Order: sequence, then C-alpha cells, then structure tokens
Amino acid sequence: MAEPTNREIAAALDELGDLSELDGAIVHRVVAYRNAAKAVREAPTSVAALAHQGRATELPGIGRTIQEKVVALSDEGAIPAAVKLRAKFPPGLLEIMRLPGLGPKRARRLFEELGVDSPAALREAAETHRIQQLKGFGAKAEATILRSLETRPTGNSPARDVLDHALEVGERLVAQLRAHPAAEQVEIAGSARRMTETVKDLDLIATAADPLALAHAAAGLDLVEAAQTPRSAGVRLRLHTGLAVDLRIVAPDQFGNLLQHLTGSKQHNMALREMAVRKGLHVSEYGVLEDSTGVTHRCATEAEIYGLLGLEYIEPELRENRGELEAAAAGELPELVARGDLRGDLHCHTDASDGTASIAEMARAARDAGYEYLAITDHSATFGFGDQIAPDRLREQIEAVHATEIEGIQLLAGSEVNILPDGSLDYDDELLQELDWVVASVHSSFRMSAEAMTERIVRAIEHPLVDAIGHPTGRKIERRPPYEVELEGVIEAAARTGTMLEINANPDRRDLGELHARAAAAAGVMLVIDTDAHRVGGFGVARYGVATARRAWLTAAHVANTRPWSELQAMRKRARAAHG
Ligand code: DGT
Ligand code: CA
Ligand code: CA
Ligand code: ZN
Repeated sequence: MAEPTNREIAAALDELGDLSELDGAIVHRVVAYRNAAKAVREAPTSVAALAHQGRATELPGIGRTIQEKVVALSDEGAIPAAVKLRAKFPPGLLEIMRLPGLGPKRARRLFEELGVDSPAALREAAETHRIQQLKGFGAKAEATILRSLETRPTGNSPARDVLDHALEVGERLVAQLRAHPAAEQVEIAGSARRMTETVKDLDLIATAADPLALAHAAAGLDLVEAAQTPRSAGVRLRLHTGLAVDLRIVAPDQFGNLLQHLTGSKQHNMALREMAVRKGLHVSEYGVLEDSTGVTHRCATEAEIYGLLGLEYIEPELRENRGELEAAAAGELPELVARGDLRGDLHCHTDASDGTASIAEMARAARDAGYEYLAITDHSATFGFGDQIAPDRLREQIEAVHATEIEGIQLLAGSEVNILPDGSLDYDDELLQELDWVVASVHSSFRMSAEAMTERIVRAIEHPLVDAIGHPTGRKIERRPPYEVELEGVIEAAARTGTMLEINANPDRRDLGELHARAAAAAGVMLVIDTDAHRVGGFGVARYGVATARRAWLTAAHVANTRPWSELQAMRKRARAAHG
C-alpha cells in the first residue's frame, strides 16, 4: 500500500479529534490530535516515513501514541480508534459539529433527540421549526443555523496557500537546488515572487550545466512527495505540504525572458505585450522579436527586456497592470519602501497578555531583527480571551517597560486598546495619556452593519490619543472575511485627523491590504508597518507587511516607522495638537 501523504495523515488526525470531541473525550486529548494534525500539515518531509523510522516524535506535538496511530494508518489503512468511533457517529455529524455556533455537545443532542445526522437533515429540522422546540435552542439559534448552513465553506482545505507557508518550504527547496553541483541560477517566479497574499503553485526557474541531472535531483529531494517524469526542460513536483511546484530549466541567455514571462502577472504580461506590439516588438517567453529586422533578442536579464521596450525596470511586486507600465514609460515609478527602511515596530505582545515572551526578551529579539525602537502593546482590559490588562496592571506595565533597559533599542510603553462596540476605548483618557503609543483595534462584536462599524472606528480615530488603528478590516486571509466596514470613511477620517493606519504584517492578516493601503496613502494617510509579534520569532513577518506596502506602491516617505522615533513622535496628531 502507498504511504499516506501528510495531508491524508493530518485529515485522519483531525477527524479523530472531531470524533473524540463528539464522544466527550477530555479536552487535552482533542487538542493534542488537532495540534498533531497541524504539525503534520506543516511538516516539510514525509511523516509516514518518519513514523516508520520512529522519528515522527521529533515533530512538535507528536508523541509516541500519535506516532503509533500514524504507523497504523500507514500499515492498516485506518486508525483503530477512529474506526471504533465512526461506528458510533454518522459522518454528517462531523460537518454539523463544525458549523459556527454548534460544536460537539449541541450536534450530539441534535442527533440523539431529533435524529439529525447530516447538514441536509439539519436544514430540514430548522425549516420545519423542530429545533426551536429543543431545550436551550430557541428561534434565534434556529435562524443562526440556517444562516451558517448557507455560508458554509465547501471543501475544508483552502485551495491556495498563504504566502508564508509556500515560501517557507519554497525557499528551502531553492536553497537545496542551488546547492546541487549541476545548478547555476535558481529563482522563484510567479505570484510568490510578486509577493501576493496567497499562491496556487510555485514557479521556479533554473539554469544548469546539466539540466536533466538537476531535474532528476529535484525529483529526489526529501521535500518532494511526488514528481512527474524529469526532463531537461524541467519537472513538475508536489511537495509534502501539498504545494505544487513547476521547475523550468532554461538556457542562460533566455533566463531573463522566462523569468519575466513566468513572474507575470498574466495581466501585466498581456498589457506589456500590447505595448510592445505598438513599438514593433513581440515579447514571449523565448525572446523579444523585432519586426523591422526579424531579429529575436534573447535576454539573460529582465532589465534587458524592459530596456528594449523603453521602460524602467519594474519591481515584481508592481507587476499587476495597475499603472506600472505607464509609470515606467514616463520614468515615474516609485522608489519602493524596503525592509531595511523600517526603524521601529509599534505593535507587539508580551506574556502580560497573549504573547509568550517577556518585555526584555521581545526587546532583544526586535533589536536583533534590526529595529531601533519597539512599542510594547499588550491587549487592553476587555480583550476577552482571558489575557488582559486591567488599568492597575497597565500602570505597573508602563513602569516595567520604562524600567527595562536593553542596549541598542528604545522601548515605548504602549497598548493595543480595544475599540468597544460604541467606538469608545477600553481605558480612560487619563491612563491613555500616560502611554507613549496607542494602537486601537476591533477585537469583538464583528457583526455590525457597515454603517455602525464605520461609525465605531471613526469615533476611535477621532479620539485625540489614538495614534494608529490596528489591522483595520479584521480579515484573516483564506479564513475570515473582513468585517463589514466602509473603508473610504475610515481613510477619510484618518486623513482628516492625522491618525495612522496599520499594515499588519502577519501573513495571515496583511491588513490593510494593498489596494486599501494605496488608497490610504493617496488620501494623505500615514501608514505604519507592524509585526504584531506574539513571540520572539514573530518579528520575521515584517517582510510580508513590507511586501503589501510595496504592492501598494508605497515609498519610505509613506511609512511612519521608517523614521527615527523622535521624528515619528513629532508627526503624530498629539504632537500637532500640542503645538497648536
Ligand atoms: P498563482 O500561481 O495563481 O498564484 O499565480 P501565478 O501568477 O504564479 O500564475 P501561474 O502559476 O498560473 O502562471 C505563472 C505565470 O505565467 C503568470 O504569472 C504569467 C504567466 N502566464 C500564465 N498564463 C498566461 C497567459 O495566458 N498569458 C500570459 N501572457 N502569461 C501567462
Ligand atoms: Ca504560480
Ligand atoms: Ca504555475
Ligand atoms: Zn495585536
């Protein structure tokens, strides 16, 4: 029998977690299965192979018991514990249990008391108002159930990978290919090079002394789950994370042509080709054909291609046909902000709220990541996840932050203050006044009309002590849509009051997104790129915030935290107000 893929193992562990939860198992066990599933899904090499070697326990969250289950799945085709539980609960119950607002206990009652065993049966029961007759369910619950049945996502794994997930393994793959003796150049192309939020697959381009040897070597790497037949033109791979990879191998004098073609975007390429035709040039992945002479120019670099067309070099992040070709022709491309331009981070958490490290540990990590200043912004009083800072605790924390001295970095006492449903803030003004930096965010009551949500955020923006709004739309890429809000109103208010808007760099957020960030900058709003780090390793995500800023056409001048703290501080509305 073929070994199960990492995705199959992860799905089996998730199912076991769900079944155990339905069965009323202790929370720890359920959580253990879910954590193990996550570790398997993120593992870059074959977990079945590791388990057979007794080495799956090296992965985080996988102990001997779960390793045994993986071996059983591989050898017998199923996990015995899951087989037993499947006999107890119909498969449709798992789907019901995952609906928002239901969960295992309620799903089980629906099954036992109404015989509901599938989403279809659930809909029927709701429509015939049998659910509201159950104790503890009511008419409102029934309406919620109908609504969540309608908005239920189809298929449980997202079709596209969030960028960090793809790059983590993609960059390892590139490094391994570069290390191969047959390889010369190896580059990432496609959407991953443009740093889009998600990617469908990874496009790699290489030149090689021995192309066929490189294609064979690629197919044999331990990151690879399956490969098509290696050829001298390249090979198509699937990695253990599920990511598809298209490796193309090309002659060195056409490297630029293929890199430009496969970097895309399709929209950029189509517009580029149209523009070229008007100049008597035909651009393809093989070269640039000149009508008048019949000569095909092979280009080793992309710069040569753009040069032949009379264009400035266009950075990959701009290649979306959003005006970059016109700007390149006019010599008016922006000088995009870069990671090295960031001097400070104004949003992070410590173990005082839901972070995992101390103030000093976060400070050292930020300094080592290249920052000159760091605002500690733990969650405010009503965060509601059990991790919160009451006003008295905040006073202590302000003192603790100011008392912490770490060489090479300046610490600022801040807070990520909740914007309450009515737009008021979680701390009173007197306390806010004591903070060096205030970022205000929405963390609760997401379900409001767009009008009410906009009013709520605008009210926070109008507060004189709010320096910036954190992750302004609340979206989680591939997981949660933004809350309903009219961004135009938010941007207008931010511009009017001098309140900054955050580009949260967490790769699952990237919020503001590129189009809104571009609109905000155009309206005169100052942006800040923050990591929202919750652990010492959390500062590494800055690159994704910078990528969004670059895709938004931002220069260093548009981003407040490219400035030293003394300058940034003086730009804020508080300082402006103080100077009248
Ligand atoms: P993805 O994979 O969906 O995240 O996005 P891309 O941009 O990586 O798209 P992909 O992998 O389908 O194709 C890679 C590049 O190949 C794409 O960015 C531009 C080029 N390309 C693909 N299809 C076409 C096409 O129909 N016309 C032109 N001009 N270029 C194309
Ligand atoms: Ca692609
Ligand atoms: Ca592709
Ligand atoms: Zn935060």
